Amino acid sequence: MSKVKMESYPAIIGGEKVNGKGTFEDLDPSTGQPFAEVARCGEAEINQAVEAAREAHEKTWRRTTPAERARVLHNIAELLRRDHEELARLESTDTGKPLTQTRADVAVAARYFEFYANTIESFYGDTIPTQQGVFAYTLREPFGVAAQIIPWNYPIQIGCRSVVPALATGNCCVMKPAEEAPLTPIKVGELALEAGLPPGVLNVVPGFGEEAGAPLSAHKGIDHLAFTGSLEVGQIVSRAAAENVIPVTLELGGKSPNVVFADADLDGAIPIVVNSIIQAAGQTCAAGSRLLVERRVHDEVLERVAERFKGIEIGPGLEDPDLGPIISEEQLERVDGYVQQGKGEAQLLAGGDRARGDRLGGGYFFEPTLFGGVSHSDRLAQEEVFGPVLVATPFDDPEEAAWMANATDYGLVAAVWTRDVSKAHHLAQEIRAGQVFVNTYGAGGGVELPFGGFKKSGHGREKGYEALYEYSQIKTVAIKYGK
Ligand code: TXE
Repeated sequence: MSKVKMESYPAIIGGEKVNGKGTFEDLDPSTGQPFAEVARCGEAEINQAVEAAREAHEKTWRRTTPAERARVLHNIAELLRRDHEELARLESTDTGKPLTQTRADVAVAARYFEFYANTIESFYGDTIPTQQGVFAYTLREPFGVAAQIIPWNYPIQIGCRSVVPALATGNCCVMKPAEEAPLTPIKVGELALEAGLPPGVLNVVPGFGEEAGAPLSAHKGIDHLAFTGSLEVGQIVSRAAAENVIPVTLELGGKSPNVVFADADLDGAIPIVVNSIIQAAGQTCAAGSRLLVERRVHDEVLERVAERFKGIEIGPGLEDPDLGPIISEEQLERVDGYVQQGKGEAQLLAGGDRARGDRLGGGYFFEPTLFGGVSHSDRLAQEEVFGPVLVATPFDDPEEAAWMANATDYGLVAAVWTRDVSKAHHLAQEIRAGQVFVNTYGAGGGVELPFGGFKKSGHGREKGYEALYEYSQIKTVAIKYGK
């Protein structure tokens, strides 16, 4: 398989390609080797980018009509589709994710541009009947400069998820991709310029968390912040935003359960349950990392899941296996730490170690791992492992299932598997999560479906029409025309 060449990737500020205060090496997690050089932005570049965004907002973007913005967003979608394969290969090299998955990621990214290009033209305020002689209406206005801090697990998808509704509603953006996988967000910035997005409307500033993310999130010139990443950094950037009294959208991951009842279609459920923890090597905020199974079918389900885990093909992303590597040595060690501790507490039913082999070389691979008999209070059932590690616990009735589904600090996603419509509705009501699926998981990327956390999974909603509210603010105008 051909590899992507070692190339340099600049920052994009005010429509120009800009070098940072130096560069950093971007590693291919399938080999552990550097394959690209990336501009290393610091406070100076962040200041420049925020100024460029402010200027673009005042001079051009806030004065455009929704139709004008929609036209450019559609143009960007077309360029993403034109370069689909190149972007998918770049994403696969940068993140280690199997090509089939990164092809889907690029398609979803293009859908964000199309969806918000389509919806922005029907996003407007209300006229509000009030006193006699007063005409009142609302306007939906952009905040101004919107900053986005993006993680490494879905760079192009999450980058576009955060940036596109912000652009559609008339904000100008400063996006900081993660240091582990910054390349496709930079490409999106380049394609946006090619598609006719005015300079400064979308700035991309790659760099490290403390050097670039911290000054961006604390910048006095930003009016809105969207952060996707760890709970710890989410708390840090929230404090910075509170200092500047700006709104924050936070997406901080989860410990999402698949709840499988004995009356479920197990043949349909099991492959999806497995995929929900194997996709992106389990490094998905919405990963189905807990498996709660009704006791009557518990042993059968675990046996079938373990069987599938043992058949999973592991390899470099570009070879399009079932399971690619973990993003970095640091994350690999973190996953390994959880698993080695888990061996002393629960029953290991599949995997349990780093994956090694000729094809795997110096890459950061981990076996798909299944633990049974995990108590809901164990660390493995409470903390986000962010690897291909599934932990299973039995339950006896719907009440216990709902209680267990809710027994973590997180509340991002849940799925319920049953043929009983009453149980499905009951669980959908009881579970405290931002998205509840019944007899499916994720609904194919679901650009249209509002997404976000209950509890410590975060707050605010992205995706869907809902994100247009998230990235705009309402202004009420009341005009007295009578005496
Ligand atoms: O996240 P960080 P890490 C979870 C997952 C994972 C853990 C650690 O459990 O194992 O977090 O991952 C930027 N000020 N998720 O260390 O550090 C950073 O540069 C401002 C869940 O990679 O939170 C990157 O762009 N920004 C998650 C982004 O924050 C800072 C996806 C995320 O990195 C910063 C990723 C600072 N002080 C991890 N420090 C999800 N919800 O999908 C770092 N950053």
